[in-house]
Amino acid sequence: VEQVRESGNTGFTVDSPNVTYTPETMQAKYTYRTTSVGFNNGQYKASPKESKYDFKTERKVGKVGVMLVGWGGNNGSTVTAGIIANRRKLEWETKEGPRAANYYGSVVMSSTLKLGEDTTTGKDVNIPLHSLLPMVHPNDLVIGGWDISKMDIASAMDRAQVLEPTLKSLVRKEMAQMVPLPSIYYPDFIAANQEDRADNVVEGSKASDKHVEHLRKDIRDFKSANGLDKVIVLWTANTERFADIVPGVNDTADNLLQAISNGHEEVAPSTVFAVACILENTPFINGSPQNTFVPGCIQLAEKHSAFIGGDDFKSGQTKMKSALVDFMINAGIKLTSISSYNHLGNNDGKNLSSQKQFRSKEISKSNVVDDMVAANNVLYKEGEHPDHCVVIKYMPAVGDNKRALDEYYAEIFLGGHQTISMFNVCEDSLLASPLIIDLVLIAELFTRIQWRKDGEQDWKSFHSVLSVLSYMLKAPLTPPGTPVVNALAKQRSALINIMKACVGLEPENDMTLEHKLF
Ligand code: NAI
Ligand code: DG6
Repeated sequence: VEQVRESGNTGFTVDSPNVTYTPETMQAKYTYRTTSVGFNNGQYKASPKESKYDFKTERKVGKVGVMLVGWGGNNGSTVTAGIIANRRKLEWETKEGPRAANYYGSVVMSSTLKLGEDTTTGKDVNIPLHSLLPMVHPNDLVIGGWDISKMDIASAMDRAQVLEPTLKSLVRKEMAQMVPLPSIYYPDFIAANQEDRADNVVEGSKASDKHVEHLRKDIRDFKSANGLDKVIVLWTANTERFADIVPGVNDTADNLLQAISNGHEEVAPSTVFAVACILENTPFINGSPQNTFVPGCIQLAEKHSAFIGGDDFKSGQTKMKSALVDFMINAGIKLTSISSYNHLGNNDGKNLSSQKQFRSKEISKSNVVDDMVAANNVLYKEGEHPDHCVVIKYMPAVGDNKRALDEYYAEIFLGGHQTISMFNVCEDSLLASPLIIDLVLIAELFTRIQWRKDGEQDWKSFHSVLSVLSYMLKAPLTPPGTPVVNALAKQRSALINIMKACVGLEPENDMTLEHKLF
């Protein structure tokens, strides 16, 4: 771990004239091959197209911090305990026997990709995604953050009711020292039933730049107090209501900054956090569904070349949906309705029992099949769409153990029907925590990657809107005017293949001709 952080050595090198290594960087020449399609005389004409790029990755990872907004929540306390448990290689007793810390559920830490075929045996050589490029190890992350509740993170972990008592007892002492910074609280944006938590609130009026400046200072202080090279900020606080998009208020970067100074009622706390991060050139990721990234906020990020990513962790029901619907439609099965029901009893569920906050979640959970439907013009006519209904109910007794029931109803051969029913039960925060880790690790990596077109002099960063984070998110934010991809397999291959391109390797194509042509 230390070695990767300092030297950027990942355990393999690429032997190619297109790839060069220096102590500081790895640089790759990459040919991106696509197909451009024209339409003439009633026929498509497909032409192979090539674009040549250089990618440069800074090898030194440095010391990285993560600041969670909503640190004292179920996700915040669970991911903190999980990282400490891994860092200390903890083991604990459960009624099912001993358990040890792991990073299951993290695509970066616990999934592999095919590097290539072994020169002697011909068998696939698979490596963890984490080893493809130099990446920060989650055990090395310094964690901090804000919460409107002043409870220390050990007590917050108890309040969350997610982890085994035996594990909690091992991390309690360290976590009791962790206390969230006061945060900004605009009561109108989260459910009224959250008010009794708000005992850790930044003083001062909303109608000034004070809140933005306060948060910027918090980030700078955290960085210097911990000797960090970089901080990533991630919103895992309550789901907010949508902000109205008002011309002259949040439609442009300048208007948004002015609206913040005026304390306009349509500026949400999450947007104030995003703006503070953009002005500090600190990547900001939104793990909740609300429209934090109003047009003015996206424009501000572009103006400052700061990274933003969102929205809403894709943990259970929706992840399954974005895999299953992709499978069904690509299998030529005409999905005609999706009925999705959830009940949960944690504080997230309590907040979502309020209509406006539920509406934010309903929107992000509902748009996740659009691209897959639109791509199949055999099954669906222009504008045709499966029925899709999302219900969420608050049921305190089940706590963090969310229940998600889904029925997928489809039309099959010759007018027949297929019904797939699913029942998914698990601690929501144990699914969300590894996603938080992935989002931070990948966002950090992209702060160290630059590109240029072949023959150009100047290097650039990826676009401010990090759509490469889509795999972890229900409603992926993409650069303005670019398509949203929800299909899970496509999201994963985009991530992996872009990372492979950075070391000059071809995309995974699964053709395996070597096993078919001999
Ligand atoms: P939680 O309710 O346990 O935690 C949220 C925390 O945010 C609370 O401690 C609250 O005091 C704090 N908070 C509220 N407003 C704040 C502000 N302005 N500044 C700082 N802190 C503030 O919720 P949980 O379960 O941790 O989920 C967090 C968010 O992640 C929710 O929006 C949820 O919808 C979203 N999410 C969760 C998923 C999961 O699987 N657990 C999946 C997808 C999204
Ligand atoms: C109700 O579904 C509560 C929500 O916060 C979800 O638990 C969360 O957004 C995860 O959703 P999904 O669809 O990815 O399981």
